[in-house]
Amino acid sequence: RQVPGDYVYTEYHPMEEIYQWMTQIQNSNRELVTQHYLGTTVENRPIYYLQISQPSDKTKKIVWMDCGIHAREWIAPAFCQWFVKEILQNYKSDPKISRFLQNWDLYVLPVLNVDGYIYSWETERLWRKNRSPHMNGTCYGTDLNRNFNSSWGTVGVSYNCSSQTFCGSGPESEPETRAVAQFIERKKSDILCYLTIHSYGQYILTPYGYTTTPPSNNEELMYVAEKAAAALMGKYGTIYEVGSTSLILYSNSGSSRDWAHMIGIPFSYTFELRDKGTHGFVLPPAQIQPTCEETMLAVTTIIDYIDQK
Ligand code: ING
Ligand code: ZN
Repeated sequence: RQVPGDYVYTEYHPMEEIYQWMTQIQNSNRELVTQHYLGTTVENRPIYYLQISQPSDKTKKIVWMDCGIHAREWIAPAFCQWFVKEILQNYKSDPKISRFLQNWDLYVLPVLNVDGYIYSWETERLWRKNRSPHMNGTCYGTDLNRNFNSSWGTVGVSYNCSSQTFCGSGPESEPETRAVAQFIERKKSDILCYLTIHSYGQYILTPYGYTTTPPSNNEELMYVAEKAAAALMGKYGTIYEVGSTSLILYSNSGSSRDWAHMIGIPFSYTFELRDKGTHGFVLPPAQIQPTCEETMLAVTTIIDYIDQK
């Protein structure tokens, strides 16, 4: 059996169950999936990612996808898990997915901000940041999506540790940020696609957030994102807006997507999943399946384009 048959993908899961799921996924797909340790959180919990690789001698292109940078955006980890399930269930029967696995290694990080995710489950549902203590423990949390080394601390951030967008004491001041950044830096020559999954708002965001000056491959980035949004809409009619963060939303520095593009990963996107604000971060479980199904189409459209290129 390709995936643990009893895991329910149409519900949100607490961190303990996601840890168990990662172990089970690896154990029941030994030929394809390995779980790797990426680093440790502020509160000393392990961060793991899953590598989906078909055995082969050739060096493959890599897609990196992370979920759960922000604690309260529960649909994001749910999507990372859905994505893995879909790949494992379908790679033998779906020619597109089996071609992906011949050319690509997929790296999926279901929950980066582990401490924050647990805090959102146990204490404060709308918690966003990690759980680093500041000012002698009088305030907590750095916004990990303001903490990357991409024009760090310049725009759309706060230096006040009680703010939702506190950017930390310096670029990569947080262990969670460093864990991702060091890994991606090491692998960057093979990573062609960096995807970071957030909610909400229904956007596919392109670089940059820190400046309105478009990146050199902006036309192609936009073309692929439009194609992805069109594929997504084909499923349930959900409308996604496409554009650079600084132009269609507002400017922000220190994001992982900007950083990934700046270090040379050409196809770097942020997904803001459902909805438009009716439920916001507290997206009902009934919407997990349709959200994941439509997002799957967008993500595979992006990978497919780069694959054929
Ligand atoms: N949104 C992202 C954030 O880090 C973003 C992306 C940046 C949106 C700037 C709008 C403006 O804030 C979420 N939902 O985390
Ligand atoms: Zn977010």
